[in-house]
Amino acid sequence: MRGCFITLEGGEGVGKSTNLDFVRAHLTAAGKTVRVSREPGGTALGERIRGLLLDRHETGMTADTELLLMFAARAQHLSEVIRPALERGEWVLCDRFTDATYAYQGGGRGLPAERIAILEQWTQDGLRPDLTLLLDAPLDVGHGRAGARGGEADRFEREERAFFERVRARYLQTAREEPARCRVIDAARPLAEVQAQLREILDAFLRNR
Ligand code: Z5A
Repeated sequence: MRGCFITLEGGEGVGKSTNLDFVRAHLTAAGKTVRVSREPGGTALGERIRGLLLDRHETGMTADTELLLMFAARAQHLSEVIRPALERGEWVLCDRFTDATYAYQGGGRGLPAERIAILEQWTQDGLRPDLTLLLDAPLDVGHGRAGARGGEADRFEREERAFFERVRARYLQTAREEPARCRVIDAARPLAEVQAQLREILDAFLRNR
């Protein structure tokens, strides 16, 4: 039987990496073999593309180039990792996927959703996540947490506040349009409460599998 494809989404610092391990552990305890990955990246070639995309010295990249690089990395990831794992019956848990493209390149950069949809159809050929966990928090919360972590800002993190407001709005629009797939978690709450929300959603999802 084909495995399930679960994605974690949300803006900067909302807790995707932190909660990835929690979700993996919960699914593993339920008897699933879980393959964890991330985008952009997830393959050797994809990680090199990620390097280009996040490089803060890469100042002249056009929005179209950025979009095409996201899907170039995704095409490789789908072919090398995601599809084979799902076909083996494994569950794939991915830190970001195409909802991020609609949010960042669509909402953030202002590229038309129709253009993204063409690339989505081309590379994914109907393959979409079975469940998306959208961690949502006001900008100040996520950016405050990410800032407290320190380190140098990457090419995205250097964007202005309005960019991230558009990203958040686009994510929430997706959740309104696809409530069965895309579940919103209040990520501004303390970690234990965030994980209680995740547990409830995952348990309901697992009951139907
Ligand atoms: N991107 C794109 O544009 N288009 C696409 O199609 C795709 C991606 C796939 C890289 O992603 C960039 O790629 C991303 C969008 C773009 N750029 N941005 N911005 P990424 O996933 O690597 O980057 P990120 O969003 O910057 O990840 P992040 O900053 O590491 O955020 P996070 O993983 O969501 O947060 P975290 O590291 O788990 O948590 C941050 C801190 O908060 C940490 O110290 C935690 O201990 C703490 N934390 C977490 N949860 C809590 C709670 N509940 N309470 C208190 N403290 C907490």
